[in-house]
Order: sequence, then structure tokens, then C-alpha cells
Amino acid sequence: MHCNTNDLTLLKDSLSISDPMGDLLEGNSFSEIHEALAKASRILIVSHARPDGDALGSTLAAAMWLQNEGHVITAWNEDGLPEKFSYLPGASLLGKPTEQVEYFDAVLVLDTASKNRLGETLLARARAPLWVAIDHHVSNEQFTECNWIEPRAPATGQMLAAGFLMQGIPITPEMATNLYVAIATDTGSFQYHKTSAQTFEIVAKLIRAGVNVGQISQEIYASQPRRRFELFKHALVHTQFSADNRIASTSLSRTQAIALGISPEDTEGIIDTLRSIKEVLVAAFFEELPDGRIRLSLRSKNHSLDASAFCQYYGGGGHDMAAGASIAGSLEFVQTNVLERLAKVLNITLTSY
Ligand SMILES: [Mn+2]
Repeated sequence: MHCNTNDLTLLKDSLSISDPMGDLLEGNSFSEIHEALAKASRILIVSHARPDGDALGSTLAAAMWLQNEGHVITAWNEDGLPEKFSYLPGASLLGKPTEQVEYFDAVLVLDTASKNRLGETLLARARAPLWVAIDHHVSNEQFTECNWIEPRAPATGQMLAAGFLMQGIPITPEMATNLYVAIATDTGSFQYHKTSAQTFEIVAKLIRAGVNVGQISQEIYASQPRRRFELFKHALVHTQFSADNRIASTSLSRTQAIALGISPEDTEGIIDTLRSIKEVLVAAFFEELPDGRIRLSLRSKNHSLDASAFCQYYGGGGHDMAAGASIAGSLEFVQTNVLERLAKVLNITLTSY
């Protein structure tokens, strides 16, 4: 088995996409992952805990792909399928880890930067001689035997779609819809800086394969539960500005979360509202988790802060403009500490320009 990591070649011709910017097309290592999985009969597909649209869309699209190729598929997520993603085609394919240890021929890990992000239960139950990974996190720790990691890709779903297109793997409307949700959500509705011409070219092919854009947009953007709106009201009222309005932050204690009756998935997106303020360069969200730890979510607007490097200091990671970490300590202590360090880092980079 030849498993190259981060090895890119120009593959314009295989997608027959003209690319005047000379963009690299991701997908060269897809064939190696494909080859590695070909011999496996029972395959487990997994992604990170507290899954987002990319983790789930990629998992379900990959499950359908491998099922169509005759493999026996199991798809697990530590936290299962959040209610707000129940519209995803094939959502019932995704389950939680079983009570007992299960044996597979291979595990395909998607959109997950480090092993512990898969969750304790999942890691305790899954056994396989071969682990392979497809991911776009710059902080990926390359913890599997075979890795295809492309930090320039805006979504794991885009890497999968590029791979399918390159290898001529049939994309059903259900697969296309899952891949579309993966890309649309992880690019912040095609807004973040890694959104490229290639993103739109691939998405055009997905739409031709059967995505109903209007219908799926309604599911993603216009189907929020009322409790999430109440949570946003709370978060906005408690927003603090520091470092000359360059940092906006807000927090949610466990007591407040219980009082508002929110689910873990409801907090996603609050931070983007803070980031939308002109003067703000960095947005931070502090959430007290049931285990007492504090989850930090961080968004950066430009290169004055490398969010992934900042979060790696606390044992977390992610992307340069969006990252997170889980930190021990009280909500107040962690918030004060992180905000002070953020201001320091910002000060250094802003004065060195
Ligand atoms: Mn992702």
C-alpha cells in the first residue's frame, strides 16, 4: 500500500476543469485511500464528536459510496446525529458506538484532526487492523496508517467530491446533497477564504447530480428551533469587547444552558455573529461543558491571529481562521486567561506589521 501524505499533483485534466490560476486540485491520495479500503469487507466510518455539517455530510456520502461498492458499512459518531441534521439523506445510516467492542476490517476517519476528537466511547468500541483518514485540518496529527490531508481544502466534503469525480465514482442525488451540505456549511455559505474556483466547479457538478439548492438551504438556514433564538439573545446581551474592540467574546455557563433548555448543537454560529462586527478581528465563545471543562471556540478574521496555533497551546486545534479547544478551569478563570493571552498575541502581530 502506498500512502503518501500531503502529496499533491496537478490533476486538472482528470476533472477537465480549466484553471487559469493554476490551483492545485486535491484528490491524488484519494486513489490510495480507495485502494486501501478495497480489500476491507466490514468498514466503520467515523468523524469528530459534536459533529458539524462537514463531519456528517462527509460520513453519510462516504457510507453510500462504500455501500455502493459492496462493503458492509457501519457509521458511528460519539454524539450520534444532531436533530437539526435529521434532513440529511441517509441520516438513519449514522448511529452511536455500540455497547460492546466491535471488530472491523478498516476504519475510515473523516474531518477529524486528532484521535481524542473521535470520543472516548467510540475509541473504546472500535477495533480494526487498518485506520485511514481524509481531513482538511491544518492541525491534523496523522494518527492513522494512511492519511490524505489537504489543509487548503475548505471542507472534507470537497475532498471526497473531488475524489469521486476524479475516479469516476457515481454520485447519487443523496450523496451529492450530503456533500453539498458539507461544503456549504464548512465554507460559511461559500464565504470563507478557502472557498475557491474549484469549490464552485465541484459544487456545480454536485448540483447537476441532483442537489435541490432551495430546499436544502431552507433546511440549513431557515429551520432553527425557537430555543436557539433565545440562546442568541442571551449571548448577544452578554457580549464583551476588549483590546480596542478587536476582540468580541461571549459565554454560556452550564446553569444558563440548562435554564434555556438548549442542546449542544444549538451554540454553533453564535461566534459568527460576533465576527460580523467590522472592528472585531477575533471572536471567542466560552461554553461550560457538562464535564466542567470550558470549550473555547475561536474565529479570526485575518492573519493577525492564527486560531489553530492559539488553540493548540491549550491542547486544541483546527484551522487558521477557525479553531477550538477544551480547557480545564472555571468559566471565569478560563475566560480571563484566554482573553489576556489573545490581547497579547494580537498586540504583537499588529505592531509588527
Ligand atoms: Mn471540516
